[in-house]
Amino acid sequence: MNVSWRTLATVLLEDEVLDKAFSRAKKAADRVDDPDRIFRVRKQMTRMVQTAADIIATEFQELVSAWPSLDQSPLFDVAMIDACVGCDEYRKNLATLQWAAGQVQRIASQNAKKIIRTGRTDLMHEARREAYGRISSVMRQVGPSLAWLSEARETLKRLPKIDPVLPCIVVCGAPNVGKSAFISALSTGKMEVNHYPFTTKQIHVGHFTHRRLQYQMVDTPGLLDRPMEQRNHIEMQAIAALEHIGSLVLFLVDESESCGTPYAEQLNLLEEVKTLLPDTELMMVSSKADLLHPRPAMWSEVVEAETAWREAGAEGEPMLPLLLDHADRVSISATENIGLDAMRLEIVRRVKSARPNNPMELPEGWYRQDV
Ligand SMILES: Nc1nc2c(ncn2[C@@H]2O[C@H](COP(=O)(O)OP(=O)(O)OP(=O)(O)O)[C@@H](O)[C@H]2O)c(=O)[nH]1
Ligand SMILES: [Mg+2]
Repeated sequence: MNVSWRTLATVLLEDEVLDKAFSRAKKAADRVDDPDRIFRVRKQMTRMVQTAADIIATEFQELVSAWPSLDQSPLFDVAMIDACVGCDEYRKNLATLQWAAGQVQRIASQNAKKIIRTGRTDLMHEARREAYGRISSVMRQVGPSLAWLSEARETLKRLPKIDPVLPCIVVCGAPNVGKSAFISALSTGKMEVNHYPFTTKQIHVGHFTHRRLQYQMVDTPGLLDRPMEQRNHIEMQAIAALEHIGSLVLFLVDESESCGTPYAEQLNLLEEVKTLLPDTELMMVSSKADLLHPRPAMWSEVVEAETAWREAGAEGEPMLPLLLDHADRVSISATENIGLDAMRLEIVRRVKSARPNNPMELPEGWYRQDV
């Protein structure tokens, strides 16, 4: 299961939970109707105590079961949770709510017994007041956990949504080399915009589908585009998390240097990325081919092959010629839409060879019944 933080309900804070519980309890008591005064008060007081506890316990139990359990989450999600908010705190605060749910129920049943056993209405009121006091004191203890979870939800909502079962292409390179433009040009449909909570930059997640298998592409602005010594611990953890989802790393270089980073420096970064993600296949891609002087010799050959393939319905997996530049590097132009179809097919081939027995993929001409 993929974490979907956006669908989690808002976390109510201490006072909000108490207000909700006590006002529902009051309404429940107001509905009690009994001509006998003692019976009426007894019913009112037990209803109040039990309703207040039920509202709180349900609130907390629903929250605890809606939030992903770390033991059952994909490694990428766990690593991201750890990087963004900390797994220990995450576990501890959910456990606190679980404890509080049990605690308020216990208080309610103890005090309901007191109410039922007495015939004196003043003692009934007294037992109700005592229950409210004890419940309020439990709530004061969980206040910090609720505040923490509320903030964690806001933080985690900004994370990119990635399905760990599907191939994922991690796109990196120095700032401004054209990562976002590349993902956008390769994507069909709308690109999602998200954030890593610790960078201010927008990250883009794009998708394309090939033979019914969806390929995800993620941007890494501010994550892999700076020298090691400028990164903090949290970013390093986020980078480590990429290792769990990346089927392929594409490293974009901008030889035109219109990005502002000298080419030699971009190559240093490339070496660093290789050491950061040692187990993921890496492919270097030269961006902004339209800015190269002279243009790659194969320019028109690639334009013709890609146009013909698209006009024929973009079927199958032909070996479209990749746009190679003067140094035989695979290149693309996102703005001119050149080399992108060939690139997409190359990605498919590389992902396939990296995960040879992909259960999600069917042979050509086969169709899944359930889609
Ligand atoms: N000529 C040309 N310009 C391009 C191409 N791709 C991107 N650019 C331009 O390069 C600039 C940076 O592109 P982005 O896609 O934002 O680069 P980025 O790597 O995502 O940048 P950050 O997210 O800031 O690291 C923009 O002004 C783009 O228009 C291309 O293929 N050709
Ligand atoms: Mg970008």
